[in-house]
Amino acid sequence: MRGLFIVLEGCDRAGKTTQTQLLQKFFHARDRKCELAKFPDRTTSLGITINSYLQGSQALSDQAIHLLFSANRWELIDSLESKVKNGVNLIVDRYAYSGAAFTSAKGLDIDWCKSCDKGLLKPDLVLFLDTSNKTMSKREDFGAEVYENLEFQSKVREQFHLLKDDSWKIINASGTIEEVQAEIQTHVLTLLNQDSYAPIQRNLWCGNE
Ligand code: 2DT
Ligand code: MG
Repeated sequence: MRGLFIVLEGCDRAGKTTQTQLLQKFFHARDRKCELAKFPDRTTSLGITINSYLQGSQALSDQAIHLLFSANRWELIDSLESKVKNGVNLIVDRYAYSGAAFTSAKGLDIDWCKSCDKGLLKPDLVLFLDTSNKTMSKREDFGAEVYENLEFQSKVREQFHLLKDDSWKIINASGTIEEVQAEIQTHVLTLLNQDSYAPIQRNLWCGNE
């Protein structure tokens, strides 16, 4: 049986990293193979350029950085796909939804933003960690990267909501770490309890067009 491909999305400071780690423990406790990945993957040569942009040390046009984020997914997708096909449950921290939400929040056309990721693997489940603007302002320990400010993040949040499709579950991320994880696990268990899964497909954005 193949693995599941699960994506966690949300604004900065929503708790994605903590929740992906807890979810991996949940799989391991059930003797299931489970690996974590994250986008951007800053370790590749494209990722190093993306990192310089995010840290403010390299200027790039909005279009160019958008395409680099997308290319960073395309360069890794074959290896992620073969893991899933070989029975590894994969939990990914951010994906193409962040790509389209962040760039369209700058004012670029959302369909243009989505187009370069068309044909990537479609996740089985997208867990959107939703933080209200009020909670976000309490978590204002933003760092120094380019997108880390409250005004931009609330625009990003609006854009994320335009990207919802049949694979999405909206998680209220304002609760405690344990409450959020419990809600996540409920959705994951529903999938885990299925006897078989439909083949994973390279049809990202199907169900949202
Ligand atoms: P992290 O803080 O999670 O490393 O993300 N971003 C991310 C985009 O603008 N486009 C994308 O395609 C992706 C995956 C979100 C760093 C920042 O990069 C943004 C926050
Ligand atoms: Mg960050």
